[in-house]
Amino acid sequence: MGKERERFLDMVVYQIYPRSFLDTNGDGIGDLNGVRARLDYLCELGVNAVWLCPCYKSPNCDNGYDISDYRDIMDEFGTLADWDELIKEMHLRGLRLIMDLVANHTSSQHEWFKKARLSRDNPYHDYYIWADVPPNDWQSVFGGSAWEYNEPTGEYYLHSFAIQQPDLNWGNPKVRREICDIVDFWAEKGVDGFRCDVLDYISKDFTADKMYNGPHLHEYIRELFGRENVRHLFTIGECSLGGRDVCDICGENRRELTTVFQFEHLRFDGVDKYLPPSFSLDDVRDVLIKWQNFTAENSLLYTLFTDNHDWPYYISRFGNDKELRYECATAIAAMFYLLRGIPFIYQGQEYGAANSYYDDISAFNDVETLNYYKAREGGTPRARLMAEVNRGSRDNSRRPMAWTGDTATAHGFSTAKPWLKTATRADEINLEKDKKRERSVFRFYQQLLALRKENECIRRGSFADLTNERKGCFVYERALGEDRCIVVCNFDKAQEIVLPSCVKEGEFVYALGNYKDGEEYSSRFRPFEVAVYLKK
Ligand code: TEU
Ligand code: CA
Repeated sequence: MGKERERFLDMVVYQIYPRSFLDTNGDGIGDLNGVRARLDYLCELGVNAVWLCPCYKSPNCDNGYDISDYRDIMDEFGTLADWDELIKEMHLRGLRLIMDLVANHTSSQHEWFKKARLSRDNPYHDYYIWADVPPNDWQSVFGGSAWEYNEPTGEYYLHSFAIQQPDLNWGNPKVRREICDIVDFWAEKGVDGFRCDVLDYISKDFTADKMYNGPHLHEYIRELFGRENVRHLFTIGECSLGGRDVCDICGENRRELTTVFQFEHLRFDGVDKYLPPSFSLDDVRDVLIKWQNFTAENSLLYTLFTDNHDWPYYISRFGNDKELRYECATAIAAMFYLLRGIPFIYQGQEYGAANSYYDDISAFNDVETLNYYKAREGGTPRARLMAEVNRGSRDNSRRPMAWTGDTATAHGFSTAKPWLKTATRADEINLEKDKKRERSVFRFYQQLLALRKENECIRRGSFADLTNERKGCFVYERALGEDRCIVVCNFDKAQEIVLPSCVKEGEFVYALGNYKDGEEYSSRFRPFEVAVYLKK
């Protein structure tokens, strides 16, 4: 892998959902000044980049993923001047800024769509995808038909997501030019990269059963990011692709993307997140091994993440977020973030945030959740439906950050009533309280990131799976030259895990762990115990 590319392995990204991060003007909604107010906190944690979820003008049907003006800031979040101030302060601290680019669809309130829907001969009509009769029975990701009737033209338009998110017609060169211009606008303002929302949806094959990965995908991406003026940017596509397609989309000499998010460790095919997962951390481990090997063989950059704003918390889905919350949060963090790739940490993970439980649908806001509820209301017994909603809702990870234990300020988030109810366990699980505990998730994250920073073998070394027993554990090695790092992770109840024979006191140091009680070199591993050893 070229040096330029390899440098991205030094990145550690913190994902911010600005609406829920910190409110500074007392309207109950997080804002850009709130992000700016916590930059020192991010440095204290040890990250060096931020992925900021959409902060552009938007009517908020899908919380900013429905953009009505790509060159301006959402009123609730502040102004372009606030944004300028934010990026300036970030760069002063060595933090890179990765913006969200939503290029598959706009808001139905975008000027383009407002004009496009007026008449068939409007110059903007061809910016979107129209049909006299739906050519297929594609379903929107958020439920219901993906085709919506438009009275004035007597046609249907395509929306892969909400009705208020019409898909752009990337087959139209003018649309591609518009998106290039938007990218250039922000690039000139100094952004360091883009996280590209559902990028695999931009090319479609209307005869296929899926809406993504159409025949022109790679050509369109090259047209967007292959240009000299933006080649230096870090570009990451949200793409549910596998194998060959991944090699093509982020292969070193393809002039497409730096890397992709792939979701196999979150969603195995056919699994519905509102229902209990049909796979375990053993399956997750095997997926990780597969991708570690695959990306190494093909010189690709990989991304390491468990959480984001679209999923309930990982520790609530796959671990034990009650008695073993600290152990789970730390073991899973070590299991993922010591692998080869670029770590992405979602806000709240660093203090062990967990899912909420609300008994009433009024405590939810997410369009996907509300659609899910409406489609089943009446048909499914209420208690069961609410259990599903609580298990799967994207609102779990979108509840305001719990900075403190102070309920008068919505746990340090806002002096006003927050736009979305705070996490139900925020009294018990908040940053302030976590930091005061002897076993603090935050301090573990700090140590973990410090370990990455200090050890090139963790950032850039090779990966080898050393797991013997295939149940409930993951043992792996990272190596670079003479340097070695061995990670032993137990995600089951207490069990014996034979340490690799090289790990002997004297030759290896115990560098990090989540049960430090004098049994650092023992092969008896407690529930969700993780131990990290470094060669002396
Ligand atoms: O998500 C794409 C996406 O497919 C998700 O909707 C995901 O599959 C789903 O939540 C899992 O059930 C991106 C954004 O991350 C998401 O927030 C947006 O709602 C969506 O695109 C539309 O822009
Ligand atoms: Ca605010």
